[in-house]
Amino acid sequence: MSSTGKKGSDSKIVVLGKAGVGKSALVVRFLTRRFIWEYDPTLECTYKHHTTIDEESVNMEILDTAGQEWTIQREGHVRWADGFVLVYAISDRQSFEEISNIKQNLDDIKKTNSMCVLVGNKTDLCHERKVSYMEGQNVATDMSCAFYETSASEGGEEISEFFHELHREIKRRKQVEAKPRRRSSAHQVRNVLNKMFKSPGNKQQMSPTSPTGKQQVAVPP
Ligand SMILES: Nc1nc2c(ncn2[C@@H]2O[C@H](COP(=O)(O)OP(=O)(O)OP(=O)(O)O)[C@@H](O)[C@H]2O)c(=O)[nH]1
Ligand SMILES: [Mg+2]
Repeated sequence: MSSTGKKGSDSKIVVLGKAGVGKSALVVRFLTRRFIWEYDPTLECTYKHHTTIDEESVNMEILDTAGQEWTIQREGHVRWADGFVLVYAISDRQSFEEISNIKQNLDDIKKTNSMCVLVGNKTDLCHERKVSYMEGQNVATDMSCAFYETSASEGGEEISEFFHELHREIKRRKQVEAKPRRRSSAHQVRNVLNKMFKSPGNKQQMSPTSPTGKQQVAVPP
């Protein structure tokens, strides 16, 4: 619990991207602030992380996926998740080109614009750069999401920043979705008309009744 004792919301985040782009390295860097050069190709792995964001106590669940082809199991992960970190390596053009397909798959499954951040990893390999900063930025703009470049090996501050920012976005969307919907104007008109017809002093003729005897009020579209 934070010093203010405020209990924040939880978020479920899935990290996606081609094999070898550094998904596990980014997750491990975020969770432990360490970088380990040698990783085994990942089997799916979920981490539970308790932290403080904006003075709120937060529980994050982070699923580090294997960068293999899309499987039916992956669809379950997508439904489970609130948001996604989409990772490519700036030194691997193909990993960048796969991003749009991944995003399309997410939106198809979620049936909405899925909540993402786009991350270009391995900026320490600038001499091997195959994807410019602007290209990354443009794709992020097309996907309406935030864009970061970073290096898991050099441990930029932006790794915490993008996980935290995604959490904030998830929280904002949950708050919006939790708000009761405003009633439609047609509903409001119907209420006003009902009150008029039911008021005791009102001598107006009732509008026609239905076969069930219930009052029918025509509501403007
Ligand atoms: N130079 C450099 N190497 C990195 C960086 N991040 C990861 N690597 C290296 O890239 C290789 C793959 O990293 P992983 O984190 O295992 O990649 P992954 O995306 O999890 O791969 P899969 O689990 O197979 O999908 C490892 O040898 C890492 O040490 C980085 O920022 N810079
Ligand atoms: Mg991995």
